[in-house]
Amino acid sequence: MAKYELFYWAEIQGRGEFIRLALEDAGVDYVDVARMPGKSAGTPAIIKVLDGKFGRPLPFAPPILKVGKIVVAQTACILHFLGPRLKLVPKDEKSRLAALQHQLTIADFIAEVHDVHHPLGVDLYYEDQKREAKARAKQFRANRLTKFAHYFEDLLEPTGHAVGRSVTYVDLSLFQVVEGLAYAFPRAWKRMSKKTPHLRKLHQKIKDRPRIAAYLESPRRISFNEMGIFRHYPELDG
Ligand SMILES: N[C@@H](CCC(=O)N[C@@H](CS)C(=O)NCC(=O)O)C(=O)O
Repeated sequence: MAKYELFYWAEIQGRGEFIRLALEDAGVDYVDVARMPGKSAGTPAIIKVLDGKFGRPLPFAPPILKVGKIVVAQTACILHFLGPRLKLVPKDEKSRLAALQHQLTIADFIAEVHDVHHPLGVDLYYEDQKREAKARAKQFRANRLTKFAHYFEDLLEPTGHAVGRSVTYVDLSLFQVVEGLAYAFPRAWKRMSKKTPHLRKLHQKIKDRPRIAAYLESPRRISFNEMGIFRHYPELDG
């Protein structure tokens, strides 16, 4: 059994991708449980964890990571746990706290990205809320995308990294944010990215990291699609 077991929906990048990127970049032995063949894999494997297979604390939703007897949920919390183990965060407390703070801000942003195509409710189809999504998208493009993108640009240190002098899980997550925005809102992002040169540079730097480059080329990297968080609906891109 692999040391790191990730429980996340098999068909999408979603929030699981922030964890996959950290595990891939570190080159550790991990298994994406729901994507494995066999009876003990797939969605039932996730449902069992949500139903308490590993006891308490009970996770509310994937991603969920199991490492030995430790089972942890919440993307930012998982990365806070993984950071020191994978050497993806500096050792000092101030830096670890800064990384967690940034990751939680990314989580806020991800929730807003999701709500662009699901402004009325997660349990409804996009097709049931298209009119509202269009209005929400207009707001998002004009205000929130701009505000968050400028913030992400500004948080980068003179080193070019979000925290400290080298790559952290926050840098990997910012890479994923840029990837997602470029996919979901190509027009809006093309305009916006001109104003965020440091973010663009960081994105390229992460993309060129050998393990990340290999991962992106591999079948392990699920393509963006209209089931995940970053969805491309041209009508929402202005
Ligand atoms: N705050 C949590 C959110 C987790 C979450 O919403 N997971 C989604 C998939 S990306 C899910 O399966 N949600 C099920 C639900 O909300 O009922 C995190 O950052 O991990």
